[in-house]
Amino acid sequence: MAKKTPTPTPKQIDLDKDTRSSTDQFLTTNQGVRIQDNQNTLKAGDRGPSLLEDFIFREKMFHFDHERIPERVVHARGAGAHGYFQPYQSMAAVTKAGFLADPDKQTPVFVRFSTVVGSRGSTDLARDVRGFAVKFYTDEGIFDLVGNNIPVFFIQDAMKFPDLVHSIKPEPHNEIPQATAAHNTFWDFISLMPESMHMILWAMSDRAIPRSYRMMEGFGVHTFRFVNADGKGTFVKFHWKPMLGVHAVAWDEAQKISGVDPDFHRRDLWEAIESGVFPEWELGVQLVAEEDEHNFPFDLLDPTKIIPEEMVPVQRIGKMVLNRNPDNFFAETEQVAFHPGHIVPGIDFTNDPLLQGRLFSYLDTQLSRLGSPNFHELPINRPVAPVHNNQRDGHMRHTINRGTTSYQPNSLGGGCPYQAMLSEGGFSSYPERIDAHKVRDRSASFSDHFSQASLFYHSQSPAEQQHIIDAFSFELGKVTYPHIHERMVGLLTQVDEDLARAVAANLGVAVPHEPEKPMNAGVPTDADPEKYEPKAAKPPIDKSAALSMENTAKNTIASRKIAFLVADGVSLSDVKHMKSAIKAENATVELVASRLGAITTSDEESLSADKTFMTTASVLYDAIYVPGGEKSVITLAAHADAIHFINEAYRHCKALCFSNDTAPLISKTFIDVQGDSGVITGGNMQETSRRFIQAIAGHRFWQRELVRKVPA
Ligand code: HDD
Repeated sequence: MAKKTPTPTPKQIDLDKDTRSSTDQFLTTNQGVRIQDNQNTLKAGDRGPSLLEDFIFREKMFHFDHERIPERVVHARGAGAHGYFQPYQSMAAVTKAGFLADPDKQTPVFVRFSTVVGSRGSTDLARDVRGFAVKFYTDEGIFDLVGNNIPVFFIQDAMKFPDLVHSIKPEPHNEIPQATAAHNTFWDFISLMPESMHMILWAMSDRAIPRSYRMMEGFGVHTFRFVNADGKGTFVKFHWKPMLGVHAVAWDEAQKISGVDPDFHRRDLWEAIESGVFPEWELGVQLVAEEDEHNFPFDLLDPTKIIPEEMVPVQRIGKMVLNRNPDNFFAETEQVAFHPGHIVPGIDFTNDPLLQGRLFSYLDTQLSRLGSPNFHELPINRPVAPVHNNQRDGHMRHTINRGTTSYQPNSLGGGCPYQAMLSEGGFSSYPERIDAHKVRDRSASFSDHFSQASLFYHSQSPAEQQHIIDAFSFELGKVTYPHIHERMVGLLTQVDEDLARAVAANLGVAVPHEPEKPMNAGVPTDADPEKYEPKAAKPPIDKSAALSMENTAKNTIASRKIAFLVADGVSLSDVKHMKSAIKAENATVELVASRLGAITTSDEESLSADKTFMTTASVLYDAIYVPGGEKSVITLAAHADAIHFINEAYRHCKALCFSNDTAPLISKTFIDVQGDSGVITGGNMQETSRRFIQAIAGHRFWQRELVRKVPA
């Protein structure tokens, strides 16, 4: 598909002021002096020592020596893209936010997706939460929706965040392991923190190994507040719903992708945008009237709880399209600075104690990462709305403020810049009434830690439940302390007895007969431990269809990647027909052969191989097609790598399609063409391609896992 060039947004026009291309330009120093020799330092004689006066060398090396900045303390690895957001209808009844008021108005956005735990250079396919941070460049200032692909969080109070992160990061004595929770310290912490159980269930589910950033949901997590022009507040939870559905890879596949292409998600996002199949999400909101705040069996301020969609439906209020890759990774994706405290009139906070703590942390962290309180002046961070205030100076100040006054009130500067009235768009905080004692405490309404973990588990399909059991068994299997295994199994009994039994069996520990009182080490001294004890509660509903990926959209193969296995003698008409059917659906085809270069078809035409069995792997594709052509099929059947390629895709439950005369190859694999779903063979080309496309859209045939025929 030809790449569409998006119309520049106001933010792109703003960024263009600082964007530079060196085409047809001389090489210069940073002071603009043209450089005549960029190969040799200045020396005393051509075999002599270098001279200190070589300002060209020193400037070049000085800059290089300081190229790196500290990586983000969490979410260090990420990928970003530009786009826009457009509402479907005016939301003025509930919020005065301008960017949600006019269905004809597009607001520029920059989005950064990330893993949480790994360093900048770690793999994309780690089992991890994914960050989903959106910067809206609205006419009224920046709004950052700094969310994740999981709707709840591990802890209820920001006070615990450094402990959580220290426990999951590589262990401090040997900096091992990288980008994974599967180690002693994390599970030590979690097994002492019952409030983490809901999020842990999500993190052990396939949500934590997405097929693509483009196939993830996003969540604002906390309950926020909309405020309308009359000052009326409405509670709101934000959701991003991907148009391509929510899909994951298999765990075995994730581990292999981490080896063969650690940039898998970054590349996938980049390529989708370059090819013009723009990633899209709908923005959804769950709205709760203030009067209904206490009508739920959980606390709206507790970030370990969702509001099930069956209780409050998600209204889809607009669409986000990502249509432009950054020009420069560092300047944009690395330097972008998000902050949940960046809000605009019409949006406000609630007293969720996790959100309240975040409001300090994000601004603070930019100082150590970007090095200056002027980080907001970096091109990617500056708003398109005008900025005028009396803040001055600091490292790397860009703005040249005119005038003699940098204080308020002033008369010498005509009183400028002046405060805005409400009617002029001035921000005023929601005047929530607070009448309370100052305490370090947690509300009793935060003490149900298991009911929604159970709801999540019970809402999963059998295959998804098995994946959760497998993930717990993998992660805890890496833990070397049996007492941590036992504590975790004890906690899991509170979620689901069968889950606990299955995990315990894999860990070789006993399940407590009577569900034990979970240990909760997060109790302050002098507090009444009873008060902190988790309370058993019934889930708000028994099951929620929205929580299972099984029920996601499966109606498109746009942007999917399909491998055609070919060798000399391949049928050109098979290749052509299938390729055009797949391309018509906006998916991509790559020809994989045992070598690069020209492949001669059965009718002496020539095709060009894109990849070889050495340069690619089945885990990088969504589906596999083997075209006919006797000689090609015989060659592939004799090629161990080709057979492994097919078997591995089969093991990972992907759609496979074989042309008519491929029996000699199929017989070398583990595939049973009669009994295996998602395996399409022979027949009329039109019908075959239709069935293949439908199978690819179905994503995976997990039932194949019940009979694990293929060795890893
Ligand atoms: Fe956080 C980064 C999302 C809890 C402190 N967080 C960060 C990013 C995302 C989130 C998406 C990366 C932004 C980017 O791409 O630059 N964080 C969340 C969500 C949370 C959450 C959805 C719970 C609902 N975070 C959280 C807490 C704290 C932090 C409780 C501290 C009190 N988060 C940070 C941070 C980071 C960050 C240390 C690291 C880099 C940055 O902020 O800019 O300040």
